[in-house]
Amino acid sequence: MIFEHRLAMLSERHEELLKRQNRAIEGNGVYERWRFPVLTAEHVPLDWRYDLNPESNPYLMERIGIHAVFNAGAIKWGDKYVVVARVEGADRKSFFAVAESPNGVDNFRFSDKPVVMPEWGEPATNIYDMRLTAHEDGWIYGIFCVERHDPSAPDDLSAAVASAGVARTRDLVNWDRLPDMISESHQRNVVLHPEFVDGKYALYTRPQDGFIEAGKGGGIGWALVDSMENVVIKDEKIINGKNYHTIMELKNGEGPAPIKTDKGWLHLAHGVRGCASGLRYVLYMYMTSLKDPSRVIAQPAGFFMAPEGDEFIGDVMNVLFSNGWIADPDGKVFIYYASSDYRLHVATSTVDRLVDYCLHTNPDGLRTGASVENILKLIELNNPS
Ligand code: BGC
Ligand code: BMA
Repeated sequence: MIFEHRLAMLSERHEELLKRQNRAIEGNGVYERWRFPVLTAEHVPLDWRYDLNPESNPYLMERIGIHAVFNAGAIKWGDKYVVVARVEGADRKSFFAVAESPNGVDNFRFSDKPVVMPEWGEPATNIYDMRLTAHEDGWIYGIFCVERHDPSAPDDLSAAVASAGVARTRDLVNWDRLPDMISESHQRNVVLHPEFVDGKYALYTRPQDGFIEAGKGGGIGWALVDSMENVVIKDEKIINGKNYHTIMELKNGEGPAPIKTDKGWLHLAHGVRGCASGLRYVLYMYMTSLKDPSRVIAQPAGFFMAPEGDEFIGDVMNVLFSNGWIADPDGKVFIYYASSDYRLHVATSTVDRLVDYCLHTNPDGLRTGASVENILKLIELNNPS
């Protein structure tokens, strides 16, 4: 009885959630947030979580707890909007799972099974935050963070080493794992540029001295490598650094692979600062030159998006993070961003609007006086005498 009753209730609720229509919320003109998250733990298929046999699970209890679905890579696949989400279990382990939607804003459904990522070297303790790049070499690359306990600190249980894992696929189902990148620094937030640059693969990197602390490292780096089959990161140059009293005082990192426009490459990234409540993660944008994608040509001051309302609340509060977006041929852009390491949302805009935002928003003046001057200029323009 309990079993049948619960199964009917769970299935009905799940189906309702998956089919729920989303709606755009008019905002600041730069982008629209959408009312409902596009993926949450509740979206994960019931047969990944429940033993559906009344004999072995008479109370129909959840046997495998799934806690959150967030930080997703994204790609247009035929006419479908596909994300490779970070799914995190109650056991804190995360893994990747593919979900697709017919319209990019709702009706996301996970595939039958999570991604089985082949191991490389010492099996990873955790993997997360995949950036997808459809490279002009014909492969789709997934670069993600691989976390292992730091072997040099056996007594410190939170000491970890972050490196960049590399895999490639042609169908988003079967992944070939390539060797992890070799770097002197901890590397998270490594992203592959979609085109060859001077005949080489170009990587956005994020060198850090420690797992959490940037130390002398930090900033978004740029490195060229000959092959993706054995990446050794040398000669990184920082193309987008940190600054005192900005949204990226502590650290920053590239989001998804940049979008090519006729005015330059559009970049979405995250900036982090410390405050009394911990680390605050917000999203910001910048543009680089078509001729030299490592040269920043525009960067609006401050954040592009920061947590709002319910987005503040989750596993790691005060965090927006994005590692996936999709630009449609008609110029529409779907930004997949996660809030507080808990759920995945979408915001929509267009290439034209995002370029306009980047090119016509004041850069950071780095001091309060400069901010007030900008407001005074605007008031003057709005009130010609
Ligand atoms: C977590 C990540 C986090 C990182 C740094 C990892 O253990 O899984 O979500 O970004 O630590 O705080
Ligand atoms: C990190 C990221 C994300 C996460 C964020 C906030 O450094 O790599 O996985 O969203 O911290 O916890």
